[in-house]
Amino acid sequence: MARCLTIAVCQTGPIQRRATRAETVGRLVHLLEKAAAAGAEIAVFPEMALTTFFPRWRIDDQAEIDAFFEASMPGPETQRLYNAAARLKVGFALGYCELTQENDRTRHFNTMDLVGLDGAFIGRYRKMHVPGSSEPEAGTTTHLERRYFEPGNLGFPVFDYRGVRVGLAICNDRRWPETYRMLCLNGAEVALLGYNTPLLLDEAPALAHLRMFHNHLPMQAGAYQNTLWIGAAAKAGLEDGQALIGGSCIIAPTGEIAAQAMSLDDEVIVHRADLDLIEVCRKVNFNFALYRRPDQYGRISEPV
Ligand code: CDT
Repeated sequence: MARCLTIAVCQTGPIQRRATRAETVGRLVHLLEKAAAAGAEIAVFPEMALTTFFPRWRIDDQAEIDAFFEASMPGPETQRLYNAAARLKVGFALGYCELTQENDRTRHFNTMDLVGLDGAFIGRYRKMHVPGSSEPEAGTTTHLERRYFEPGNLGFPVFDYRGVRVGLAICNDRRWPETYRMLCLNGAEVALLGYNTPLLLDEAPALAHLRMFHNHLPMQAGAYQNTLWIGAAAKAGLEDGQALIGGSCIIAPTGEIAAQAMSLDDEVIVHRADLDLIEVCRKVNFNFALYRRPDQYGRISEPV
């Protein structure tokens, strides 16, 4: 019998700044219920799935900034989602802003947690590739992730999810080949990721027509070259005046898009991922042990 994992990608429409956490968590619970009804065993929500994508603004007041962050996970407002996972027996990956104290230091990370089908915490990933700048820059779309978040410090961990090896990634990570290669080398079979991607960038109007192509291109290549199933969830639509792309999808290790969202709103897509396909793809081209030559690739001669 084939080894399978039924993956749900829970795209959300915009989450406006005025929305309360309770309202937003209610939407996520509803999406998880839809995923469960469609037979999903695991679901992925977007990056920053509990709030608006606030790095589009320059904010100076630390209390105002910290209001976008979670100091505990689950917290009083998010517990409901964890309870829903246990009730529905569908685990999930959830992107959110993490506020934590480490060695008496307050730290801010762009984080995704993996939660099991019993509603218990499995593991955590902190976004490695933090894009944008820390101050608004003339001529560019304001994207101040580097003002608000430190780069992740947990590497690319891979977790056991009811016998399936699952890794996590967040938004800009998906554009970097290292993300998929590290997940693959760490044994991942499935990568779950969430994103918030502006439709228009002031600095690159010539690339505007390629936004969706450049969304799918690295994920399809990453899935193919690293024999991964990928579930990718967008936060989409017009959020606090900024248009975010959709295009949430489930990608096979063949590089094919197996399912894709059709809206810019709350939407669930589901695919029964055949994990045996990974081995087929490895046999055809990507038998790392046999063909990969890390000892022969040479040194990087100039720092880049
Ligand atoms: N959230 C996130 O990482 N978004 C980036 C856009 C960066 S534009 C400066 C992305 O790669 O989609």
